[in-house]
Order: sequence, then C-alpha cells, then structure tokens
Amino acid sequence: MYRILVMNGPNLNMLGVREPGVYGSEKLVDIENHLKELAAPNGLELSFFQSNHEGELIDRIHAAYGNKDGIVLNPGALTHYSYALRDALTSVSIPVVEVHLSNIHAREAFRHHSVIAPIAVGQISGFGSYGYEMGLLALKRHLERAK
Ligand code: CA2
Repeated sequence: MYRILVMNGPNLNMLGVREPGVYGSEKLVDIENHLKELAAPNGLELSFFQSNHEGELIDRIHAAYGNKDGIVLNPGALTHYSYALRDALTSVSIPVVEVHLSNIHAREAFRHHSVIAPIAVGQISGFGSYGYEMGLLALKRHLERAK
C-alpha cells in the first residue's frame, strides 16, 4: 500500500468555477473524488491538500517526510518560480510527479519553464484532469520499480 499525497497549489480551488475553456469544467473535488475511486484497486492510500499559500504547501511537504511514499503535485503558478517549494521537495526526498491541466509549453513564455521539473520523476502537462490519473499511476509504477 503506497501512501500518496495529491497536492494542488494557488488558485486551483477555483477549478470549475471560472475559465472552463482553459482548465475544464470539473471542480477540484470532482477530480479528487475520481482519484479516490482509483485508490483501492491500485493499492494506494490517498490524501489531498490544496493551498493558496506557499508556506502552507511547504509545511505540508515537510509533514509528509516519513509519512508519504510519493506526491502528485500541481504547483500552479509556483511551478515557474518557487525555489522554496522545490527545496522543500528536495529536503524530504519524496518522489514527486508534476501535473498540469493545461499544456504549459503551448502557453505564455513564462509558463514554459518549471523549476520543479528537474527534481520531479516526470511532468504531465496538457491532458486536463486525466493528467492527475496518469500522474498517480505513473507514480505507482515508479515506486514499484524503485523497490
Ligand atoms: O495548467 C495547470 O495546471 C497550471 O498549473 C495552472 C496554474 C497556472 O499558473 C500554471 O501555469 C499551469 C493556474 C491555476 C489557476 O486555476 C484557475 C482555475 C479556474 C479559474 C482561474 C484559475
């Protein structure tokens, strides 16, 4: 049983409320409920956390040390500049899969760069909410292979 933390950063609580054209019409709770359905058949124990505050995300990552086996993370705009979030992930040595709803490489130039990607197992971008499902299963495969 792998213990996975699914984390979402700033503004992702607004999913399904505004800008459905860019980010889809599903709410974050819908995405989380779908992931919950995948948990038992895949031997995963899931927990969820969303915050609009960098420090809260960092505190949650620290709390995951020794308690979680992996993290599926959509860091929101922190993706592009938060060395603090990146350092927190490095400090706990927990494998992280980076997920984006939109294809960040097809958008504004400032979104093309991720400071998280170099320390992530991998990045999934552009598949909408399905990216979280892919991220979860890719993380599971990674953990199995790393045993
Ligand atoms: O594509 C993604 O998942 C992003 O991480 C979403 C972030 C954005 O800053 C990244 O560049 C790419 C923004 C999340 C904002 O979510 C909203 C949802 C509904 C309405 C407005 C914003």
